[in-house]
Amino acid sequence: MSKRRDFIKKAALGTVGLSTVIGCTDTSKKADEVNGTLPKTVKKPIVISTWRHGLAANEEAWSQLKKGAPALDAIVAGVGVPEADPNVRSVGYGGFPDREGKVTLDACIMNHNSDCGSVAFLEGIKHPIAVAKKVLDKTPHVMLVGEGAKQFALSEGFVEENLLTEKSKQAWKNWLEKSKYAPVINIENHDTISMLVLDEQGDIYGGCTTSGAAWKMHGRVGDSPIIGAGLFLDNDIGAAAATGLGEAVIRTAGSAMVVELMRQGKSPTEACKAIVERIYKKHANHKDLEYLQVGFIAVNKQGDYGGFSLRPGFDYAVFDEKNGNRMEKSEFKLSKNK
Ligand code: SD4
Repeated sequence: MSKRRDFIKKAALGTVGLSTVIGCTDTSKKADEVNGTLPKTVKKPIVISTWRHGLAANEEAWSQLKKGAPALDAIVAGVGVPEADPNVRSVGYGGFPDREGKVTLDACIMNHNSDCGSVAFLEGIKHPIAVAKKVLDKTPHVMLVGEGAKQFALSEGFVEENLLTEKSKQAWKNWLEKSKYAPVINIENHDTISMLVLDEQGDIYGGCTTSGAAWKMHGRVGDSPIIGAGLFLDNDIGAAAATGLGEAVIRTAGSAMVVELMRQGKSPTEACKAIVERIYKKHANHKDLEYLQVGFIAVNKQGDYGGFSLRPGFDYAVFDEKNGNRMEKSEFKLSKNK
């Protein structure tokens, strides 16, 4: 099926097949007014996460939602699965270290009221997303970094652990032999998990957690903990999250821009595509172009969702009542070798 038809099919699911769609009429006038559409049937809840490890994360988040857990708790539990998995090499425990051999983690979380919590450059704590939620719940701030974030985590009862596994240590030693920083597309700067949730009430939440780009400089922070770059949502409109080369996403306020384009009426896929194209254009003569990969996922208030990446290889996991938990391939702009 062509990509266009695939997209139309996805969009059509928003308005037909009502007997199989869970939910009720969207009462958010703002989104409909702005998009200039009649109210659609909301497909909810829906959980969307980046990359293949999103499947296990979705599974956990979904079961939490079904038990009646608040959406932010479902996100913390869901993305906590890859955070704890030593085989996921760009999130939490087992993540690739920086060039000094230190695993430093970034995460953020955001709720339907635009409250957010974020931690960056955090060492020794396996679940940065849970610390980010504590920042949201218990501090007057949005973001804590480095040693301060760690002290806060310890004061909240988190335990300090060594996050560098033998495998990641070995990979780092191999890298040191050449010490050339040139992220390998879809390998060394991917696997951030971002999760977007439209819950049963039709409210939108998101979270994002990563060990960031492999072999980064010590102290480097990517897009993932930055509200507006790695993650953004507006409960009137929708949510978006990014994966890929964080510097490029920060330069362009990527996720915030995807949400703004949805506000202007674009579908989630169209909005992701437009921002990927903008990022590509802005980097046309940039030194990062050779290893530039970015991808976005997005969901709107109606439960329509989509993703788009610059290069092939990006996929995301989607869980809804009708179709269960499955992987979907992102559309992309460039062929592999360009
Ligand atoms: C970063 N955006 O730190 C993150 C890495 C990533 O999917 O997304 N991986 O730049």
